[in-house]
Amino acid sequence: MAEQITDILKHFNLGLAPQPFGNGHINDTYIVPVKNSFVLQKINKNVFRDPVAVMENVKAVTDHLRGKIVAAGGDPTRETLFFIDTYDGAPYYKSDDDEYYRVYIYVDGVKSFDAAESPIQLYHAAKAFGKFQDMLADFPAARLHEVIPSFHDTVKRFGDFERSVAANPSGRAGNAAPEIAFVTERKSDCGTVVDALRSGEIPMRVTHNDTKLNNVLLDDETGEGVCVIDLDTVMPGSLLYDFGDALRFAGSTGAEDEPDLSRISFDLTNFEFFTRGFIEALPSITERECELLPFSVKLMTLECGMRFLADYIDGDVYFKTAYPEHNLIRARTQFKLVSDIEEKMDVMTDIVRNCRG
Ligand code: ADP
Ligand code: GN1
Ligand code: MG
Repeated sequence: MAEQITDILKHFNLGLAPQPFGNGHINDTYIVPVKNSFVLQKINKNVFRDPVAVMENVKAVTDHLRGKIVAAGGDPTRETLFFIDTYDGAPYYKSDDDEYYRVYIYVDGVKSFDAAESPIQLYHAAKAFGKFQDMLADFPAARLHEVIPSFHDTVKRFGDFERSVAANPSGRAGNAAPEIAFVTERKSDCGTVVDALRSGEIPMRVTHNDTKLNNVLLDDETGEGVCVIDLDTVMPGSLLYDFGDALRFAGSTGAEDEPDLSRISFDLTNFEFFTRGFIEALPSITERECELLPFSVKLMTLECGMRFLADYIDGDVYFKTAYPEHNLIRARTQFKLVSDIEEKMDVMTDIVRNCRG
């Protein structure tokens, strides 16, 4: 593996510039100065059918962000992903076995978190996600490819879910009758956000679409958000996708795959801190978007649970799993959260109102 990676790296212009070094009379001596570490990623072709389109999106978005960061006096190698081109001038390398690789600068002095350690961390993460969207407000959305069509179209996701249940390719649907019923009872929720987008009731924006807490890097010293990463799903969408998905993950008191459901509930303090940061960073948020913020958390959680459940029934073909029931366990945590959010919806509405001031 290490040998294969070394071969792949040879194609990227990492800017290594050896210089003759010292005054020895015997050996040939060079110094190779290195400013950064690098991250190498192989793009998942099962999820991203058109990796070239993904890289076109990611390049266009990071170029746009870089312009804004430089104009604000920020550090363009830290505050957005900085991709390294190959010697052919492409932001990716396609290997002989048709795999796509990319390299970008590793951001030092930061951490990403799989679970919130404190509410203030969520305030900072929310500000970073909100600012990300704000900086892309003037990006020409029509330039973006829809790399995963209808990614957060919950009506379409519900249709996919129903088809999985009907086809039942793994024969597992019978193990998940209560979970299937839970989703079916909430069919009428699925259209709220896509319908509002279609009617123009809420604006179409450029959104991240995968705002898990571990997709933002927080500064080791200040705790503030430094860089939003994992940009593969950046596409036109609703601000509610990013807000709802972030809280689906970071608002939970337990891990996405916690088997003990008594440890899963929706944390209102985390909700409040995240909401405050997000609204502060996105002054252009509209009245209707604000009204729908609490509902978006329920909807995105339901959508994700329905995707986990469909994948369980499909035989674990999409999400990486560590054991056979993994996707079912994940679906159950999401549905436990949905129930809890339903009970807390009024309080969440009051919190949004307070945060708006
Ligand atoms: P995935 O789509 O599999 O979630 P990511 O692009 O989010 O892939 O990368 C996986 C993890 O690698 C991130 O959650 C983060 O912890 C770490 N990571 C990725 N890029 C950087 C970076 N530039 N600097 C520091 N850590 C990074
Ligand atoms: C995937 O790549 P990652 O782990 O950040 C998924 C998200 C889901 C999430 C659930 C492209 O995100 O949509 O919400 O898992 N990404 C894709 O944990 O499907
Ligand atoms: Mg990620």
